[in-house]
Amino acid sequence: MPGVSSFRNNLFRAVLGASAGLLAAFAALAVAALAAGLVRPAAGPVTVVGGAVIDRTPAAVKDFAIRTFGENDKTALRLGILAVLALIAVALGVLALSHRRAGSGGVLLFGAVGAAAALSRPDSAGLGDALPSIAGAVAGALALYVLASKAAPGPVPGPGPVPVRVPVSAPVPEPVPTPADADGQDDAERWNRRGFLTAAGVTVAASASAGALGTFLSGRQGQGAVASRANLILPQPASPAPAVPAGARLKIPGVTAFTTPNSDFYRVDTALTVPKVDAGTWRLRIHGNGVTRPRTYTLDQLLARPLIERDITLTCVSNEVGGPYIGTARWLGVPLADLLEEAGVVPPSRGGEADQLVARSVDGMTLGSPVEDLMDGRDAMLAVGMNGEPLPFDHGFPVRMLVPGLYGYVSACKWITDIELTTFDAYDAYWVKRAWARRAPVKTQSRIDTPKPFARPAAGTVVVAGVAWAQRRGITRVQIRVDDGPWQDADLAAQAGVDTWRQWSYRWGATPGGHTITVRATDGTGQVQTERRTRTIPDGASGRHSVFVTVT
Ligand SMILES: Nc1nc2c(c(=O)[nH]1)N[C@H]1C(S)=C(S)[C@@H](COP(=O)(O)O)O[C@H]1N2
Ligand SMILES: [Mo]
Repeated sequence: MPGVSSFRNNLFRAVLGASAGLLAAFAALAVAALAAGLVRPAAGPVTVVGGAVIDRTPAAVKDFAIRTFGENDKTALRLGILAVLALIAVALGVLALSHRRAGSGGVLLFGAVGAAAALSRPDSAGLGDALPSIAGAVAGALALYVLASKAAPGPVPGPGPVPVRVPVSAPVPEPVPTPADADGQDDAERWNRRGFLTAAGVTVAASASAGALGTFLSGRQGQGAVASRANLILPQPASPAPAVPAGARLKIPGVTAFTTPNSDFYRVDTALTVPKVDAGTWRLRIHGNGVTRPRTYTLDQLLARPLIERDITLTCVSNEVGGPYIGTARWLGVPLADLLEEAGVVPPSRGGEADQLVARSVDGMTLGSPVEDLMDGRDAMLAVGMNGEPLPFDHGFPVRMLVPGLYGYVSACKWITDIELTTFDAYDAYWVKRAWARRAPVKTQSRIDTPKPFARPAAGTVVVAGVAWAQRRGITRVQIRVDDGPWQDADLAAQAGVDTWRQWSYRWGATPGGHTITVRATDGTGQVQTERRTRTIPDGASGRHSVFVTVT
């Protein structure tokens, strides 16, 4: 039955080719990891390709990713890249069985893609960043070539020379069996089993060792940073945070805590590997238009200045109505306006030439803030402390910017290392190049924390509670509406300040059945939170948060 035998044969080839391809991919990634460990952990191929994908992802898709995968968006991206790599590896492996050079050539091509991605990243540290991708591709191409040569050795020998008719008197030579017969035998019987398994074993062992060494080296590069953070002692603030009034923290189960613990604080950034910056070698440069006294600061120099401590609520522009990307911490930092004034910067309203401050992080991210806002008396700062400890690495150690009243993407640069004064006309920061607004003050918003959507509370008094925020303006009123009923005033918790969220609660006399509860806030300027629903792009979601519950 030739049909069955050729099916078995094809399946065998597919499995063998796929194995060769996947083994080669493993070798490539492991050698790349080793090279990245030697050069720069952030230059690993999956990291740079992921970064390049993030850079090029349209805002709508990025928004979808944040919405769907939340803070696991980066893990999802990594897994996606690995899945695509695996598929390509399988295809190249199968190809290599019949066209060895083409298979290896394909691997090299992918190395070139990785190298190009590495060099295209805003934080690219030069040609060295291409090394991990190239070294990995060369290793992968070699491994594939060797594995394929064992899996499908050499050109298939022909049937051999036609036997010469000899006189009957001479003895007839025994027919010599050919090692493999093209039309008679399966690949399964032709492959160099021992050779392939040996090559596979060597590939796995060598790759695992290279990968482990690379991981170790990458980890060691961060150790100086970890030690510098562990040894950092934060000075006392010259201007401590005003005490949070006792009445600002409601004791209602389910309400978001007034202060967000660091471990619960949302994280939104484009960094696939969190930058580990050594505080000892960290520098901050201030320069640009209208900077008459450019300067470079060390961390010790910043810490020697009078520090302020403030409770400030930080919000992400990607936070949907009712969403989780918001948190409040007690921040310790250097007033930014002081540094700007010392540098000679004058705000535009007093004739200054720069209207935009571009903050740049060690990973190349740029964020642009209005100079006017930074110098209007609000507590814009270069933060070094978060809730009593040095900034966690995830949140920007050693120094990040923080500006009350502005969404994070136009103000809160983590791992900051450079401040350039320029104009909005002259320069678009990272997200602005990707369709987000140049200027983005935080919109007045409110959120129902309890009851949760689709909860089934018992009829009677149900406590509805949550938070409302309008940084810089403060919250003066929160109202609740059940179904299409009238707006009712909620009870406001004490106000800690205009730059923090404010808790509220409402005792609802719940009647059995399905009900929709809606909240709206009024800010310190008298503006009522708009009903108009907008998407997060380009300058933050608007609309009102509703929760549907079934009262039993
Ligand atoms: N270097 C850097 N800083 C950054 C970002 C980033 O991607 N890279 N993201 C910004 C955005 S969009 C927000 S909302 C805040 C989030 O800060 P957090 O992660 O500490 O909550 O950081 C801002 N600072
Ligand atoms: Mo954000």
